[in-house]
Formats: sequence, C-alpha cells, structure tokens
Amino acid sequence: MTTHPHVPFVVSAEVSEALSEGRPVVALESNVITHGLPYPQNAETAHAVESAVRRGGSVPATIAVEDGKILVGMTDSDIERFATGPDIPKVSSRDLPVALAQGRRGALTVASSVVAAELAGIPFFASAGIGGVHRGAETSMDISSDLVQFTRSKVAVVCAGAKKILDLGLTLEFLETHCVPVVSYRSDDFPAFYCRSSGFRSPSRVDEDEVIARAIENHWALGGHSSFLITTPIEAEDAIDSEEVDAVITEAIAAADRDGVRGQAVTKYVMRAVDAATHGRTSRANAAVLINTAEVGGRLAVAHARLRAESGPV
Ligand code: PSU
Ligand code: MN
Repeated sequence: MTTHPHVPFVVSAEVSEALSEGRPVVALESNVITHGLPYPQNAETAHAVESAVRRGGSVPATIAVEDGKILVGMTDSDIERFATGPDIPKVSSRDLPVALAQGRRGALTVASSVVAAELAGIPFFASAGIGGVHRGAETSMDISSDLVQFTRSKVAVVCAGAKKILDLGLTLEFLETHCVPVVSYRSDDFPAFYCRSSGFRSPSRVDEDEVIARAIENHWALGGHSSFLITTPIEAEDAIDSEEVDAVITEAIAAADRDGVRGQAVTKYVMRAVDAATHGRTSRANAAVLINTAEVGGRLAVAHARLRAESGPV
C-alpha cells in the first residue's frame, strides 16, 4: 500500500491486507472515544462500532495520532489507552500537522479522519453525526471544519446527518453551495443524529447499494474533489423525539454562551449538557446511532469495493 511519503502511518496488518486485496474498509473517528462518552461506555462502544462494520462485511479502521504517527486501525490496547487517557486533545484538520510534529497523542474528528482516510487509500468513512453550521453562526462564525474538509477530501461519508444541536438548514445550504452530494439511503429526510428527521427533506433518496456505489464513482469521475455524503437515520426504537430534546438543546446552547464556552469546546459542552438534562438518554441514543451507521457503512463499502473490482478506481 502506498501512503504519503512524508506522513508516517502505522497501518494495522488487517487493514493493510484488506486494502491491498481491494477488500472493503471503513474508516472511523476516535474523537467519539475521548470526547463523546464516559469510560467504560466509550471503549465498549468503540468495539461495538467496529463489530458493526464487520457485520456489514467490511474491515474497520479507527484512526488516531500518537508519537508523530497516524494510527490506521487502532488495536484493542490502543482503544483502551485512548478511552482511559486523561485530556487527550481533539485534533481536527488544522491541528493535525502540529500534533504530528510535536509527537502528541490526539483523537481525530470527522474532518481529520477523512484527511487520514484519503491518504491511506480508504474511500469510506462512517460516523453518527457530522459537525456542521452552529446555531447563531451568523454572529459566532462557528462552522465545523468537518464541512470545509468535505469540500476537499474524496471520501464517501456515511452518517446519520449532522448533530441535532446544530442549525441543520444552514448545514444543508453549506453542502449545496460547495457541491457536496447528499443522498439519503432508504429514507426521504435528512436525519438529525439521534432524531430520525431534521424536518428537512434530503436532496435525494437512493434505495439500492449498487446505485449509491455508482453515484460515488460518478461524482469523482466528473471531477468532483469533495466528499460524498450518504445519510441513514437511527433505528426507530432507539430514536429520540425532536420535541423531547428541542427545549433542552436551546437551554444547553444558552448555558454554553453564558459560561463563555467558545470554539472547539462548544460541541462537547452542549452535548454533555443535553445528556445530563435527559438523564443519559441522548448518550445511549448516540451509541445506538453510531453502531447503526457503522453497519450501514460496512454494507455500502462492500457494494463500492465490488464496483471498483469490476471497473477499476476512477
Ligand atoms: N461526538 C461527540 N462529541 C464530539 C464529536 C462527536 O460526542 O465532539 C465531534 C466529532 O468528532 C466531529 C466534531 O467531527 O465533534 C465536530 O466538532 P466542531 O463542531 O468543533 O467542529
Ligand atoms: Mn467549531
């Protein structure tokens, strides 16, 4: 496997074997391990997410940085170390060069994970809720690097839409402006992380795995240099009703503002506050949606790898 000559990678044997044989691999972020859930649920969820990718038929590759290298395919002991390690910083795209140069340990967001996935030759990535345009962005200018990175990295991103705490209408506008395809798999609406619908219809719906695989390849064949978003909603039995969390989210965002929380800390602060107010209900739904998205990602990556085996990569 060829990776960038100046970026040191440690790719697990399983992942590198799968890639060299053209078998499907799904990249996964590590920020949810360190900034999403408390220990030990974070480690248990990371393993459950990896198993879900395998059930879908693909090989999981969870990504992090440590000792100046990008780990692609974290081992069980890597996951344990990150799940228990105190204060592991959140490393997004722009933090990655510095974290690598300083040899620091870091948990990758969606944005930095797709950077690493593309360099490692992994065309698929799955995460429950992407970052997006924050509510009030017209004054805070808080737009997740995840969105900007999607305009630059050729990776298929399977997700349950964007985080419910965001402005999902503006998030969809941003993706449209920047020509990032958004397809909802077997559903009509753009989902909202642990809620089944954002209230916005998706720009397109596709029900067949093969058509999604073909559309991804078409996007890149047409000269698109961006990611390709595929959404799949949380299962109905795990989902949270919008009405149940809307007021709680509004209050959590107001509390973040009152407490002077800014920048990279906002997402984690608001999500924790919502979880506390719902007595852990949202973090349970968060784990469920991560697992479901990973399984769907695992299945779609199979169709994509099959298509590439037949027609070669674009
Ligand atoms: N899940 C969480 N907390 C998080 C994230 C996910 O429970 O902080 C992350 C994801 O890694 C996503 C990032 O890429 O938040 C977006 O953060 P921001 O809005 O600061 O760009
Ligand atoms: Mn931000």
